[in-house]
Amino acid sequence: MPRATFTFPGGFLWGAATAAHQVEGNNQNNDWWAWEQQEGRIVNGDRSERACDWWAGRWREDFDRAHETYQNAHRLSVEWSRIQPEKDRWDESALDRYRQMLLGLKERDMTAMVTLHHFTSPLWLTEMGGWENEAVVELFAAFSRRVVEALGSHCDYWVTINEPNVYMSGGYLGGGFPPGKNDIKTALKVLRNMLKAHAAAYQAIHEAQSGAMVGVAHHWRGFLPANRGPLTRFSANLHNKVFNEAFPQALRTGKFDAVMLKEDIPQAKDTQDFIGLNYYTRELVRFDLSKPSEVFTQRFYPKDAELSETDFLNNDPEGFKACIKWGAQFGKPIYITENGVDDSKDDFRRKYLLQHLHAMWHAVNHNVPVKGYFHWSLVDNFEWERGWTQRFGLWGIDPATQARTRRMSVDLYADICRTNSITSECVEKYCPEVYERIYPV
Ligand code: IFM
Repeated sequence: MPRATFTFPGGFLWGAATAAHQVEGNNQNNDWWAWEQQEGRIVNGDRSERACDWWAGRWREDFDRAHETYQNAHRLSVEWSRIQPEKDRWDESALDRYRQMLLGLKERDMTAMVTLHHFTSPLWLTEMGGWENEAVVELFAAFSRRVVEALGSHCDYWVTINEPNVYMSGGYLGGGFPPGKNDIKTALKVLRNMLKAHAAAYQAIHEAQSGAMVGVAHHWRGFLPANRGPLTRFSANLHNKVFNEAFPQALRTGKFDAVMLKEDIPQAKDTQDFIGLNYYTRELVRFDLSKPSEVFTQRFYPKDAELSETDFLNNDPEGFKACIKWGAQFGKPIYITENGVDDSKDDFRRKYLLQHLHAMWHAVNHNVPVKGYFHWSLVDNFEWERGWTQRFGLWGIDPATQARTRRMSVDLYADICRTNSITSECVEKYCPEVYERIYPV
């Protein structure tokens, strides 16, 4: 049996990622909370409610869990509606609570990465039209400045916006997010406003903290044409251009090109210090006349796909390699800001995790500057329109009792974080079924 150790570079960041609304609980002043109260919006009528109870202080025990299992970093987000509960009011006590969390990471020798916008917006903002209203650009920049002035001494890594493309398709292309619209024109306007807001926040953050490292958590998803037909290839290209390329290319060139909306946005040029990549899976696409609201496209997984518990994701580590290779074109350090899988039984996650980390090692050893990896997620949490039906945590949670259950993936990940490598012993112990895939004879 071949044996080998795949070692990562010194100083590599190993952690998990979370988002405020998904873990804090009782975020009553934002659009998602209001959305959850409406019938039919969330699977099973689930609600975030107490979530993982972090706002009441349980972040401490979860940070202990991460630290004790050798994670040396954590990505979390701050909740805009707590920090700025009204347009003209800042809440210092909320900022102080986040300061405590960041100090909590510091005390545990963990590097912090903070996201400023992760899907939720304050109600006062949505009442003004939310991200459809260009006024959001300056409002978001002011919010970012305020947060960085308050917390910058405890954090160097800032993600302005999480997954602008997912926010756009979730909220404005019928994806089950508030405000529940399905209108491509508005969708692209929102994406463009997010780009402008990122650019303004980038400047504001650097003015408040000159050494800050600022990026976006970009969700990259492979769209592979299911056949060679020109219409299918057109569909795949269109998806790729709008979903994968439009936003990040504009951050390099200052030219926004989302096919149906193009605009020069020179202030966005060169506004990323690192590339944040959220990768989960790739899909096949084919042209389909019966789907006008989905730009005449059907998206599906291949017949031989290894699907996750809720058929949500395909285990496709080759797609992860493609994603990282794509990220390398920008010539900046790369952080994997999210990667993970839904699996309450933890019999799928271990192979998904191992194969994806092995794919990442492959990229690193082809000199792609990947500097860190944040697993989604530390603990099960409220999965948006899918409620509590999907379990992405290394630790399981019963939201009713708040009891945590340690899944076997914790030990697998801990071994990798501790040794900064993937060893044959680790693969043999935690996931022998993929041994031959990782160590082919
Ligand atoms: O839970 C989400 C997260 O908020 C954004 N990226 C994908 C995750 C899994 O669905």
